[in-house]
Amino acid sequence: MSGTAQIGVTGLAVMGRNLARNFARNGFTVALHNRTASKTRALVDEFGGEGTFVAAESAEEFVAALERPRRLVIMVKAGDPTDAVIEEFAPLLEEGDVIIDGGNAHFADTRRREKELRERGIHFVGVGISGGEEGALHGPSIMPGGSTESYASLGPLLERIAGKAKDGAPCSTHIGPDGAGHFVKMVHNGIEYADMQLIAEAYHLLRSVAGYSPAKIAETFRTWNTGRLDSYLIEITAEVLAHTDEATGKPFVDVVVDQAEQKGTGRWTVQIALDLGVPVSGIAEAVFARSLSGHGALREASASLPGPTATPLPEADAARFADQVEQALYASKIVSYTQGFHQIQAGSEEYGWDIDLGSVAAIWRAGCIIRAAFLDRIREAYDARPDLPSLLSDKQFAEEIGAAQEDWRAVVASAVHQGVPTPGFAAALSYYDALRAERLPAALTQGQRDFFGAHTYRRTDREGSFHTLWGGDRSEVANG
Ligand code: NBP
Repeated sequence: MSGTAQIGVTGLAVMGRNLARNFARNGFTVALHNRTASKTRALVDEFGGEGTFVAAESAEEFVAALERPRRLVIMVKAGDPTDAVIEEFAPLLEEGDVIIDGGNAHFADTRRREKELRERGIHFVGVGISGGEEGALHGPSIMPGGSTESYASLGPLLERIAGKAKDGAPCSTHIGPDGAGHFVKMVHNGIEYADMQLIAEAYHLLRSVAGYSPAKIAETFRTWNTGRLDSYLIEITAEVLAHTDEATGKPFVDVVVDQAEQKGTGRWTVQIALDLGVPVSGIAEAVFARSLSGHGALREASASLPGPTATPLPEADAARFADQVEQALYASKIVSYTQGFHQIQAGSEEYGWDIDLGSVAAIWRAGCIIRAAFLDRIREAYDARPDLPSLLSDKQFAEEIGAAQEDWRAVVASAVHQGVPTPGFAAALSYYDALRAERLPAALTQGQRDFFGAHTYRRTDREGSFHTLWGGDRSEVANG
């Protein structure tokens, strides 16, 4: 017998609870379940008036409450708990039912689970959800993988609860088969790391080189947020910088320990990029900057190393410098999105996902942490040319980065001279220059490899592979 709930959510911590409420507020009947039943009861007691909920204490009751084909969302801690919950529910399901994992799973786990459940006749949809707890309640950006058939059943519900872009389009689209959704969510988080690092570097430069106070930097970010850098992260940065610590009366940013964590998806993005051979240097620098910040003892032991101390510019030059930092930030941001989309493109090719990059940019326009006006431009670029080799091949982005480069170089040079670390800005600029270079020193690298390991090399003037007899008369032999 089938029940009346169009969707069920099991795992009612912050994310599951808010997602369940979002479904209910949008008119869906929602079945609820949690390992610890008191959380299910608490949700109904507190928010039962927001819509129609069917509370279930046991797995059997939960499954029985769902209409067929059943759609069951798992929102538990990623990893072993997800496997445990799948094993609890899968035996109770029937062919054609859909299990949805909305947790932050590694896409390789999603691929494995999808395959195992497909063999049992059950659809498994790994869904990337971004926007934190607020997003889950008010409209997240949703990145579902899985079969086309499962999206036909699930998509309309997801599109209803998703964030909406300014043009009204829902921020949910079928990304591609099996782990494609979780892969794209992973890269989203990697780009988020890079965006945050670049903003932090801009702050550091404005503070140390322009000599601005946190309040003045907040003002600067607010102004930037009305232009091409308009984004959620710039907006909240201004809020954080404008905040004064109640206990000390100091700027909040000055009382927070300057050590950040790096775990989960940022690290995965870099690990997978290495596997795919995609240079995501901006994301990698952001992950490493967080690791470095966390090495307190190492930093303390190194604090007396020689180097310049930044001297703030005279006030008359500070405003001009701030404008240059805006250019550097924008140019570096273009590079980190270029790298992130390259990684999605490479993943799509590797796993046969056929991901539409324009649609990915479109569903990141609202609901998620990296939402930004800029994403509309990326969508337009890919819509105009789906086979764009790189974002930097888009005429408009190329022109913009070209126009920014002089200031970008000046900012990186100032940072180097003044001893302010800017790994994100500098890595982005190096990536840009490496792409532009007519000849790279990789030719020398190949020569070295041939010297010590007979790894062979290709020549610029003829086909084939060659080896030089370095230990002998240095003559060259063709290697096939
Ligand atoms: P948590 O990640 O803190 O997980 C808590 C939930 O997992 C509770 O419902 C708990 O049940 C359940 N659970 C655990 Br732990 N082990 C279980 C097991 N063996 N069997 C059954 N249930 C189990 O919750 P969250 O912060 O709401 O996040 C949920 C998922 O969403 C995670 O994968 C997270 O990475 C992802 N996510 C979070 C955010 C965010 O901003 N927080 C954003 C995007 C995605 P209990 O109540 O009985 O202990």
